[in-house]
Amino acid sequence: MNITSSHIEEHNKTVKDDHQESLDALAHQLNKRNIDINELVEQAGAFQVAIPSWALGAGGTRFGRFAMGGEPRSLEEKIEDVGLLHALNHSSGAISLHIPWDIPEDTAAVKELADKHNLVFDAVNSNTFQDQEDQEHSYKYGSLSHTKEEVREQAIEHNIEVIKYGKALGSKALTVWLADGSNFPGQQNFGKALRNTEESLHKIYDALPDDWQVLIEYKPYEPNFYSMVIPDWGTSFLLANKLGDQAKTLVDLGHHLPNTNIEQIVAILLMEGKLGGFHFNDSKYGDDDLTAGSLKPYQLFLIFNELIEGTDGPEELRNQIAWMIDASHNVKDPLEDLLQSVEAIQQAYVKALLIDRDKLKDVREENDPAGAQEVLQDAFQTDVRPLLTEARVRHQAAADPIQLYRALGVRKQLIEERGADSVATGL
Ligand code: AOS
Ligand code: ZN
Ligand code: ZN
Ligand code: ZN
Repeated sequence: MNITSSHIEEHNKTVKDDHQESLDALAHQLNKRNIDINELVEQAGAFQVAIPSWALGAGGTRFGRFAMGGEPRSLEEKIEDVGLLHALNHSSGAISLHIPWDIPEDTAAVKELADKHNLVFDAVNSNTFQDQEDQEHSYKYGSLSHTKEEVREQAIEHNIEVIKYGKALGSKALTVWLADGSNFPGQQNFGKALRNTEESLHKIYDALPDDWQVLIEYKPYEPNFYSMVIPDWGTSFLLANKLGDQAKTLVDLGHHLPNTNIEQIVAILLMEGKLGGFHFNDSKYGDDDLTAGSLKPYQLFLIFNELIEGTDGPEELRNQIAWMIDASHNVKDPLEDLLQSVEAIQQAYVKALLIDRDKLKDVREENDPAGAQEVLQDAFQTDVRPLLTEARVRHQAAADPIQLYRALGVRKQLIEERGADSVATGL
């Protein structure tokens, strides 16, 4: 399956007039607010979000899994899928791999394939939350935090091996998410488990290339339900500070207890130079891993508001953080879902760029909360979709990615190529 430039051109022609009309209306509206639409189109077009290799198939739950059909059966097919997304939206130019689910057999060939699709490799993820077939020690009771040194050593070795794969592919970061924790009171010595984790992470940190970062993910519960060794941003931040400049915190939006003020966490981490990256998704209850912006688009916008507030400009912001999605799909076509996630993230980004910063500063100085809400709402309520469409069109991508995806019958073709019951590796 290939999306060609003539597919794109044909499609873009069919929506051209409608699109131009909406774009002109938006440009006019923004002009009155002294905002140059072309500037924003450029920023939007430069924004890239990495696709997680594990979100390209159907996820399922512990109650069952329903095959999607045409799921990628290998790393190569996963790269091809992300290539399809990027061809459609020009904003998914990176892939985040999970080792051992995505072990590249021939790194040079894998890199070449990614190049062909204009993709780069974002952070590589290690996996010490499952036991692999050939593994000597079990992670049932933890990995980097384990009471037994030999288990910790094995987990450290694995992380160092992941760095090696990442290095060969041109990746610049390692993401560590630990399932370590306990299910029952008394089961674990909290202090010892954290100290062990710190020491293990130190050994991994020492193996990091100079231009790499290690991103430490936190999560309040699941799979452990009484305690997690790295339950919150404070613990991740503590570890990142102890490790050094190359260690940072990764914020997965689904890894907070209900109603946590995530945007405030983001602001503080950013201020301290410790915000390393995101796993974007949305949730109603827990780590639901639903489409970004599907439930709380305002929260996403407020996060981007803090991001822009705390950096020196859109370009610095884009370069200093790892932008990744972490999602799982039970009922949607994963590729459609990912297109929707990327679009929602871009919408939040562009809307946050629309915020009248000077005005916001003034109303804050005057302690005018109603005025502050007006400023935020002016930006948030603006329909920026024509602007994102324009960014895609200018980069020879599809005006309406999902519409074209459906019109071309991509999923049907993938099923023909790969089968109706192909299973993607990953969660
Ligand atoms: C798990 O809840 C985390 O979000 C991790 O990022 C994990 O590595 C990823 O979801 C793949 O399972
Ligand atoms: Zn995550
Ligand atoms: Zn998660
Ligand atoms: Zn999640």
